Amino acid sequence: MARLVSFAVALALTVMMASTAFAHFGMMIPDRNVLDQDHRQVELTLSFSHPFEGHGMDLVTPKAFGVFANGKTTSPLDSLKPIKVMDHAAFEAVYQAKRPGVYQFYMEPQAYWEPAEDTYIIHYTKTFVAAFGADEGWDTPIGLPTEIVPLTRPFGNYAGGVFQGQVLIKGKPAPGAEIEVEFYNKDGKYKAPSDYHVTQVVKADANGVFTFTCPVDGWWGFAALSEADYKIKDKSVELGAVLWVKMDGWKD
Ligand SMILES: [Cu+2]
Repeated sequence: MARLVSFAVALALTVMMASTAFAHFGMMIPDRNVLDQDHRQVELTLSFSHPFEGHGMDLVTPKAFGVFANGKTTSPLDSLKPIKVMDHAAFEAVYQAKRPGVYQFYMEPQAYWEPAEDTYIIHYTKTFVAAFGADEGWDTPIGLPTEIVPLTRPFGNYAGGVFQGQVLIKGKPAPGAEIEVEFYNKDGKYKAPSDYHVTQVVKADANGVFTFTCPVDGWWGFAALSEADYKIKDKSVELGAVLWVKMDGWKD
């Protein structure tokens, strides 16, 4: 009997782990997404986490970390400093914006082996920081193997508004792409009414375009998932085009 019970418990745990393992997100969260004369630098936190539930995984040094602005890419990889996020290995970087521009930060992590899903995971992760009033260039793809290109300007938005984006795979729209959406539930402020609420799911239309309404202020992560057309050590590879966007609350 005890044997049977422990089997049932083990099974339940496996199912639970499979469902929580489902919503991994590459994370790149700036401490601010608008720079001005009083705030000229941004501090970014890079991690690999379950943003709503607050579970962390270890992020090893990313393969690439860079910023695209004013038609140019720079890769300040050596500026990454190890820190902990959700009790797991993560990185932070400080970047000083020298001139106006829309700064697209991106990270390409090393492939992460996820035994629960029998697959490798690579989340190409992006976020935007607008500096000194510039607001052009946010709709320019930066040429990642897969990425979300915003159709809604990805900064200066209010919570309650929609966010719309287009999923690209190898530079081409991805019809019917599935997008997982999670709120960065920092400090566990919100509780999910059910497990389904942890990760919201939307699909893209025939042009790879998706729309989502972000109900509360804070950081929202969008992860468009696809299977790579290659394998690593005979295992499938899940690619994610991840984009983090901040929705702001109204001020009195
Ligand atoms: Cu995980």
